[in-house]
Amino acid sequence: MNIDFNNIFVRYDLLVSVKGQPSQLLSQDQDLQEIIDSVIKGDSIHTASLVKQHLEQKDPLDIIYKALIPAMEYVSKLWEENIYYLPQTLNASDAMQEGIKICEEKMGRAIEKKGLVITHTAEGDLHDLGQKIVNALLRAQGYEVIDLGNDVPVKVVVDAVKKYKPLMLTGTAGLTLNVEAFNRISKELCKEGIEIPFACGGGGGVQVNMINFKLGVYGKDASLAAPMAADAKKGLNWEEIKQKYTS
Ligand code: B12
Repeated sequence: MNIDFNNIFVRYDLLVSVKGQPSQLLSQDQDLQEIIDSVIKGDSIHTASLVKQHLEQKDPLDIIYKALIPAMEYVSKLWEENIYYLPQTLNASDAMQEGIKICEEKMGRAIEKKGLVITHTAEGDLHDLGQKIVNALLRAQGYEVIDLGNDVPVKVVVDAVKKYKPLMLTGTAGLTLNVEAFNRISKELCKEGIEIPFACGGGGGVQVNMINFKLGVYGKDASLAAPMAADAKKGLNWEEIKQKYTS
């Protein structure tokens, strides 16, 4: 029998999705395009070394706004279109953040963010992959994210919101049972008179009709987090955002 062993270690998801994708032309400048390709490939080490190399001639803001951010915006599109999966998206986000960190060090200051979002995974819940995607896509769109992690007690979430006053709060739950923690957060925030949108999502059994408490907005897909934050920044209240994304 004639067996071809050449492809036994090939990651077919990457083969299918990356083939042809990284050379998406997003810049006419060859140096910036190199950085773009490296972010889309999710290669943090190569991105860091390219950024350092090109910082010798280029303005850090050009590298951020003309290479790192457009590359990650393109990755967000690949995620929305189900071409990129979790690992590719998170790797690209890490590469973008690595590049931004180096540029910020060079500038001596952080770039201006569109606004702050606090994300967390529900008390009692370890299913944080959805939250990680939410973080990556929010950062890709220029939001500052405070990631409280997983299994976060209700009190810690409420205290963080009181302290940092974000545009929006997000919650992820894998276990249906843990949606109850979101309800408690909502009650505590309302008691304090804080009425920010609380975007909630999660796999397993989390359904739109469970996010039926005050402030709660159901998000079916992580890619909705950034547009929701943009609406919050425009001044839409949680009910208007809920109506927009669940009708
Ligand atoms: C991976 C996994 C685990 C991993 C989690 C690792 C990790 N770091 O996340 C581990 C092994 C730890 C685990 C443990 C358990 N798990 Co589990 N797990 C899964 C599994 C297979 C995949 C979940 C996942 O990550 N999906 C991928 C992510 C990206 O999807 P997502 O979180 O849903 O996020 C998407 C959307 O929901 C949305 N989204 C999410 N958050 C947000 C937020 C906002 C703002 C927006 C806009 C959108 C959004 O965007 C994402 C997509 O774009 C599911 C089954 C399944 N196929 O869903 C079971 C599942 C969730 N687990 C289940 C169970 C029962 C358990 C355990 C109790 C098992 C046990 N007996 O120990 C424990 C509980 C641990 C705990 N305390 O949390 C059940 C839950 C049942 C239920 N309805 O409650 C499921 C459904 C499996 C099943 N069919 O029974 N699990």
